[in-house]
Amino acid sequence: MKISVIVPYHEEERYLSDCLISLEEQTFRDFEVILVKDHCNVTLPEVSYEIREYELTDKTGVAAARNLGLSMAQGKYVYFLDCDDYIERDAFSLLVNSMEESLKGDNSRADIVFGSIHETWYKRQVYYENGKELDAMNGLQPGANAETGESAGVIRTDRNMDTLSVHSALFCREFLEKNKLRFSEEFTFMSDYPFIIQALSVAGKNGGSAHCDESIYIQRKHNDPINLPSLLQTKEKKEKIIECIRVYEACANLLSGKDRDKLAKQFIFYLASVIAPYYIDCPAEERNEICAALTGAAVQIPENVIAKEKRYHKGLLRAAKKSKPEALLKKMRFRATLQTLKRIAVSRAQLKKFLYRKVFAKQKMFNNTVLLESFFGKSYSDSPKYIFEYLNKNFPGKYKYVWILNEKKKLPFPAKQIKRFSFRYFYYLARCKYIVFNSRQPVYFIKREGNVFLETWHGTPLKKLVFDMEEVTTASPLYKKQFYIQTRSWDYLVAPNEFSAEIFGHAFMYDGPLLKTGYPRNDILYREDKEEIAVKIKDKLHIPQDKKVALYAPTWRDDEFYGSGKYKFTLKLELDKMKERLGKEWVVLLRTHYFVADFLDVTKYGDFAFNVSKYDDIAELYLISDVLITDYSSVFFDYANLRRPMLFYTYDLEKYRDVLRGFYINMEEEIPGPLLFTTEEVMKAMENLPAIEQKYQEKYRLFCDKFCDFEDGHATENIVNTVFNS
Ligand code: C2G
Repeated sequence: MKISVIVPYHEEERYLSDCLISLEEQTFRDFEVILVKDHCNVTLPEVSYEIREYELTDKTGVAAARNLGLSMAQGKYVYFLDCDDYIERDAFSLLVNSMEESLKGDNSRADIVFGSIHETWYKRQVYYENGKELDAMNGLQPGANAETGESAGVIRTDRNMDTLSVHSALFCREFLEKNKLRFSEEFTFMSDYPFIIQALSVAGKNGGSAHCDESIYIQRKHNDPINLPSLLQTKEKKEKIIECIRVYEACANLLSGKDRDKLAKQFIFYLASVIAPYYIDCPAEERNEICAALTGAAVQIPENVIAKEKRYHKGLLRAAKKSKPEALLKKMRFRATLQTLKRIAVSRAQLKKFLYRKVFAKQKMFNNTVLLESFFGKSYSDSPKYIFEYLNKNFPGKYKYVWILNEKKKLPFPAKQIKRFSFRYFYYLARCKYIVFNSRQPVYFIKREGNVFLETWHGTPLKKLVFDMEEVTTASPLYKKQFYIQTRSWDYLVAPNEFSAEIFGHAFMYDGPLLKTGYPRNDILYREDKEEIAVKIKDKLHIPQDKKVALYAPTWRDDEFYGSGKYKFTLKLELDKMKERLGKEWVVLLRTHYFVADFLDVTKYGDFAFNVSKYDDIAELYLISDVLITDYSSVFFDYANLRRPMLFYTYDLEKYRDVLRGFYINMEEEIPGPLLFTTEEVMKAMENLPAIEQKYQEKYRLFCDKFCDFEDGHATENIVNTVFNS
């Protein structure tokens, strides 16, 4: 047996299959897997290699699991693979070759060969499809974490104490046994550190270590630190800090020369960048504990390193050495204040946030003022618009209004208009009692006593949302964590139907009051004068009254973006062909999602195609259209209230459903219209709408029973009665 692969396992079933598949696909086959379960069970899939299962009985933790694995290993080499990670197909063959080629003249060979580590936010399928690109956009550089030993020294950088790891390395088992190398079970988060430093300090004296950067270990960052944090994401901040201090103490003595100095520098960096911000805000007893631990560590730092440090760092180390928690606090606070002042002096954005937190949020609340926002200030639309208009009509003069609108609009009732993220935005965000938003508020929003936060949201979910999403391929992989913080501030959440009410509970981890009313934005679809409204809108948009209107309103693609909130969109409808064939009878309205930054120029299609992406309220566009063409956008749940035909242009269905998002419903079975994959099919369907309506009649009825069950044209009234009149 060549390699014993030690896999500690603790309830991470969701990740395990990628790990085991990556082993199944290894080109080098001579290995065994030792799976050590940490007080949990797992059903393993069928694999072609041997998996030996063991259980920790009286101990717990990664260190103990790896030690048990080591005592059971039979291979010539040992490889540590965590169950939430996976490896490239040739990882083992490259490492073994490299190990065997390291044979030296005196017959000694390397005791350890280091591969490299790629960090990723994604599972294997996404990683190989487009994850590397997404990771790069999120600031993860391939191999950035390859913090392993090399001839230039054990520790490569002066920063980040938590990056040194056993991952990616192949160890000679004889070497580990001869030197009695084991993981320190007293450490929970950072047991790799002393192990690898000890191993390197002995290996250096004997056969040494070699490198094979082509062998790649893929380390997954967990996108759900709320429900499934990785060890480094766990919330026990104080425990992590104390452990890091003790790990430093344990390791400092094992190293000498440059390596010892580099480790000391890493520790000082950790003290200033991680410990200090925590120390400033934590309770006094924790401060005493941290300071006591620091005293032991500070005395280990070599004088030659201290001599070269900044004054501030020297001061911290002096206070720590003398075990003076208050002096340490004073220095850290002074430094933090200076840094804040510096930040706000150079950045208006920082100044605004500072004023928001420290000044505006402490001022008296405006008790009769309502702050409203739709789609991040991009439009005067959606449910906040209808709530605003209803309040004005029914309670004239009772409330004042502030609308967040990035472009000035002509509103039907008086309201202050402010730009998102302007000074006035922060001022009103802090001071208005009522907040009516249809999307999320900033993560740093401070919920004040007395605030009433009405979250209307903006669609029935087809695509999986937040905590139901396995992968987060949107611009921010920490979406789940941020979302969790944001939903904690919501006092009311509107549900358009029973289906959504149930999903919002788990997808948002929201257990506050749900307003099961239907959407205010859909009330207009039930108005008796909707035909007259439609005539006026067509006139306003210069659409001939005698032409039939097809509204094409696709959604956005999570993986195609320029940056946060700025998405790309490529038009896949061949408008020239459509114009030629359907132009006499039809016009097409093109409506991209509000996240899409690309503005599609359709002027060459003359009066056949209109880009209505900037038109405020899509509900008004529903009223003028004879057919809706969409894909995975929630628009079809709303449009169904009109009972008009719908076509689904789902040219990338498989990727969208299986890779990017996952759906809550089976599109093939439940949607009340055909799935179409080419422009030709779309055109054919437009020519045969009566037949399609006939075919989908029953499905349409079932669809409305399920998804339009709350809608009756009175959602706004019902919501206002609960939120504003209680
Ligand atoms: N929308 C629009 N034009 C489009 C697409 C969407 O005006 N071309 C508006 C509609 O009001 C729609 C809302 O944006 O209901 C949400 O759009 P989705 O495409 O469903 O996408 P998303 O913003 O991801 O919201 O629970 C619903 C989900 O959150 C989906």
